[in-house]
Amino acid sequence: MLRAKSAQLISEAKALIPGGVNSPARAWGSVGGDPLFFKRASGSRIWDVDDNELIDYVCSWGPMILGHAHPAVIDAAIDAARLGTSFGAPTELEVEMARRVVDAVSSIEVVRFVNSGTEATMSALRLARAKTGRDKILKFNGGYHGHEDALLVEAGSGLANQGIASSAGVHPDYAAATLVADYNNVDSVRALLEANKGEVAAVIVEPIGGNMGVVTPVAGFLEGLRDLTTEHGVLLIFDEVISGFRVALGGAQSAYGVTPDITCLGKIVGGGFPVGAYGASAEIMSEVAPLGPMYQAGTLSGNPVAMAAGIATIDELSKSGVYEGLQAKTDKLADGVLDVFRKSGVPAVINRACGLMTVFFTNNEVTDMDSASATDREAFGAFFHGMVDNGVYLPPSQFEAWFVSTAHTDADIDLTLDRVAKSLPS
Ligand code: HOZ
Repeated sequence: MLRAKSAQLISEAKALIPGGVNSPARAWGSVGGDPLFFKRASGSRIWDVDDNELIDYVCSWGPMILGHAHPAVIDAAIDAARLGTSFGAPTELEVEMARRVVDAVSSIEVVRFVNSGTEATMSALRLARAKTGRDKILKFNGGYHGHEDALLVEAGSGLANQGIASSAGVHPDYAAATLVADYNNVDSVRALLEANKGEVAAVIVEPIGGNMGVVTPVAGFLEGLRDLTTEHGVLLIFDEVISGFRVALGGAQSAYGVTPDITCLGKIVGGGFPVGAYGASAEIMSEVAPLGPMYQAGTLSGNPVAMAAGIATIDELSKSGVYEGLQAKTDKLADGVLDVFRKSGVPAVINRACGLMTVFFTNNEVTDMDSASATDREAFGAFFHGMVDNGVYLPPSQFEAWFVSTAHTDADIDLTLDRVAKSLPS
């Protein structure tokens, strides 16, 4: 596989951009080597600057659920851009988009659009503190919610890849106000809420873990969080930046039937453009300025091009059979990969949800950050490089999700399985 142009670009980028990347998860630090640079993508395929064509299971880390450059989304964005790309004033598109989110997500009566998932979780925490008058928050080991200061403690995703427990530069008071429980362990939450009675504003959780690899909630976990937070007067925040509009139109909260107080969205909601959102009941959202005293703002928030792309994406996802089709593709891929490994005697487990999966090289169940960390990460690195060399692009880390899109065809998945057989870790 020729990589001359990527190699040239990363050496130039490293002098200009920290590590040559604008988000650490894109570096290949935990698997070794330098990242590919890409120039074009369409449907399930992505082309690097050396003209290598790869089947893409990163899909921009989630937003491209319809595949790359979906015609309806691109047309909507171009049409909107021709009318002007930003006004810094309200538009009809924001109302249309808000209506779609409110109709789809049961916990949201009122929604505020921001520019990223990080802004959504940051604002949700501020809202929870404003509403409850309390300071502490509780998150989970291996949970990643963007780079808001209070949440960069025992975080997954890029921090886990780099072995950084908590980011440097976070004010110690923020870190001290963050409690960390174990995912899928209601007792660890109960103990922390008891020990910090009356002080915790919010529990923030990915209802389907997506940043320690995919880790699904065990039966009773989300229900237990709902009961405990209600009992302690704590707000329950679902970070659905990954699971929102992916596992169902209504997100994981509709799939699991557990309703949070505040929901954070990102990725798919912008149709490939920078959009995040947080929403809740009208009563909770009345804290937000200009209605209430919790301030949050943004020049490009509700940007018309991004809103148009988001609307087109949600409209495509609202068509009948979309999620059944995506689940079937995910199952075909996950079952097929497991089959190849079993026949070859490679120990592996696969965690999955609709449009999401992660392969872990282990014989044990992966239910939290500790069990994800105990898997064979060297084997993952070897498998990752084998797959890229064979034309399949995977997340360059054990602690990330593979994203399946509606554009992946049965033929793509068959080809992927063929490539898996050629990429087995020794
Ligand atoms: N938030 C993504 C990982 N879970 C990384 C985004 C990026 O690096 O582009």
